[in-house]
Amino acid sequence: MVPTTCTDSSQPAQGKFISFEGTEGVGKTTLIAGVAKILIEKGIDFIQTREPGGSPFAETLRGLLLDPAVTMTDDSELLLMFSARSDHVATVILPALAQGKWVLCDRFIDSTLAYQGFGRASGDEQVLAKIQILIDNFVPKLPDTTIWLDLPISEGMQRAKNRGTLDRFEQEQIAFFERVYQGFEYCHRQQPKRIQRINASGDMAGVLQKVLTVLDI
Ligand code: T5A
Repeated sequence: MVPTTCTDSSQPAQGKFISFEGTEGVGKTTLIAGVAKILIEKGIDFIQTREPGGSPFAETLRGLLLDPAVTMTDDSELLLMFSARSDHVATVILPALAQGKWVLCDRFIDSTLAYQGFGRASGDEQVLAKIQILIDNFVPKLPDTTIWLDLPISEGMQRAKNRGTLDRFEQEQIAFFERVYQGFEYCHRQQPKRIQRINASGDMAGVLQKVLTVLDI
């Protein structure tokens, strides 16, 4: 997916970078569509994008990263995530923010800490330090706000399964996703101001309302 754009003449002076995070099937994509609808109603310019992916090059890497038929080492996976991210940030996110647009991004750095740092490496301090070095050197802009959709793993997996084919990550065992969940808890503890924890159980309208309140729109 290359980002979709909504343009309007009444641009805000400063773009806002908002990322949406969580374990599998928590409703990020559905929720982002809801936020996008409100931004259109309010005449706020934005782009909607995702990781891994969001630029033509990064989308190619996404194909590899999610392909259940592809095997790779944990380090290769980590570096591919950052290769994709570097291109996405430079060619899509930063230009949009510079034009005063909001950026709604489905997953960003916290997914790397949660999936590669905890899912793959159980929170190993050396791996977390490696990821932090990559963030410090290759991510010039962190999200202004991160929405962490907090949902029991079993509920999210059930939602994801109902959609059909499972990608390379979705085929992992439940213990992997329990570690990923601990990873998001870790990220939240580290940056409680940036990362807003939202209870994602319940109907979509209720979850959307909570997010709109946090984003003040
Ligand atoms: N990854 C990513 C890493 O390992 N490291 C990284 O650095 C990055 C960036 C791809 C994978 O890449 C990994 C993590 C991922 O495994 P992805 O495409 O975002 O990332 O994959 P998923 O998280 O699997 O995305 P999903 O599309 O499965 O989940 P969403 O977007 O959270 O959920 P959504 O909106 O598609 O909803 C899932 C289903 O639930 C329903 C929807 O209609 C849909 O059918 N639903 C609800 N049902 C009931 N109540 C609600 N409130 C609902 N909200 C949605």
